[in-house]
Amino acid sequence: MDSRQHYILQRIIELNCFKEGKFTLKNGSESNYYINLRNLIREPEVIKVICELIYDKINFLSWKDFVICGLPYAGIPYAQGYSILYNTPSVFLRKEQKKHGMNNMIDGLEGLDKKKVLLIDDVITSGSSIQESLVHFEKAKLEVIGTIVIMDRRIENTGLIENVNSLFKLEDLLQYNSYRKANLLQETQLLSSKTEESRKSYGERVGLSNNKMFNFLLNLMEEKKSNLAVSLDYTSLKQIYKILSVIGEHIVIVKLHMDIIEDFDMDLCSQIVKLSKDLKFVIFEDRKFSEIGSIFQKQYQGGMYRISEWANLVNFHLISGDSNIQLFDKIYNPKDQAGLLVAQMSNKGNLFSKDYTNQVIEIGKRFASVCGFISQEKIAGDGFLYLTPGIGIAKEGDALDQQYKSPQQALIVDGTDIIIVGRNITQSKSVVKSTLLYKELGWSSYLLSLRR
Ligand code: 6AU
Repeated sequence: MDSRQHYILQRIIELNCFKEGKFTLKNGSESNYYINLRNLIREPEVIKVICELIYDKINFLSWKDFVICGLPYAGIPYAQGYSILYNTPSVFLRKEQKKHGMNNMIDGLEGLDKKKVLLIDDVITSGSSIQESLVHFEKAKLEVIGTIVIMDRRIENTGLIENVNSLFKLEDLLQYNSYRKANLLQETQLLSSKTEESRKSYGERVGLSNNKMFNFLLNLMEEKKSNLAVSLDYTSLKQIYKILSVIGEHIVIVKLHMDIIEDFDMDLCSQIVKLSKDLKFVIFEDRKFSEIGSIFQKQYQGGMYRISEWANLVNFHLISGDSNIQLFDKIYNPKDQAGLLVAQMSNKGNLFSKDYTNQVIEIGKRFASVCGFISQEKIAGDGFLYLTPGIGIAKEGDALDQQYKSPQQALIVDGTDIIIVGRNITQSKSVVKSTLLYKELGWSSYLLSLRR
């Protein structure tokens, strides 16, 4: 299931379109579930995503050269949405015959050169609505090539209706619902097993450090209701710009690796800086400086990337000691720049030890330019930010050394502040939907961690 399907099932539940209990269905049978998708049409984004899924289904089925028709009334919004989005002619089936004029049941037929019609409905329970409509298309000499429904909740397929395809089956919804419940249960168990005090909210921590970026990010997270940093590890800066212009409003940080970019261009960099101001996010160059001081300065201010001119955040490995951060403290612009120290890593086999992490924390405390740490847990006080990479719902690692943990684990149990999500967004079917999913998971986990 891709993130768009995940998103629709999530909205079905959140918009109260699915209930559990004892219900009598339209055909008189009893059911433990009630599904009424009418509330979905309140959300244009939901209609759009459903139309996208219908489009994928139609492509998969290789259906072509048809007009589209929504069965009254529930199918109509989707058929019209589809017609507009994919430039497909539509006809309109009435629920009751017109009492005047041509007594038509179907509008839009005059002069129509198409012979085939595709029907759209929201839910199929027995198939009676589809069956009742067939006679009207027959009269209009339109061949029904098939029907696409959002939800197929038939107990059994009687075979009465041909070519019904669905975006979801009842089992998909039930499975998603139990996954969601299990997740909530897991969160609650994690919370109750935690003995520490509840965390301070982001807002309550403003002012605990004099570092301006620290305070800016805390306020920004509260304002955007997002604690999501996206790691856009693409090799094209043009692509990064394009994606940021769509997801920028939902994130607080974009993390880049400029040295993997193949189309680097300083002008484009300036455009990304402008975008970051317009959409309010911070640019983090994940350069992990670790050289002797004089090389660090050249890497930061010079070379082809001139990182100091566009990056708000940069990070450091302290394997060579504190010389880089000492220098950074003198040359950074405190108004909108700060440093992060890598105190722990997410990957298998890294050489970080408790002792090393503690030394990194102590160095962090000595420099005003340090606003936080890259870490897997909250390793010091509330006056620092903790940014955690290696985040994924599936929790399986990649084919190499990366290891993932869930947003809930990072934010609720390990007490960190910002989740850094890379390929689980960039390599998903829909970057936008996955961004929204991780934004929601990150924020709801944070709220849950406050409630203890
Ligand atoms: O979500 P991923 O696995 O696609 O990407 C994770 C990103 C990559 C890594 O360079 C970076 O996070 N990272 C870091 C950072 C941010 O410094 C530290 C670490 O321990 N693990 C890690 O993956 O761009």
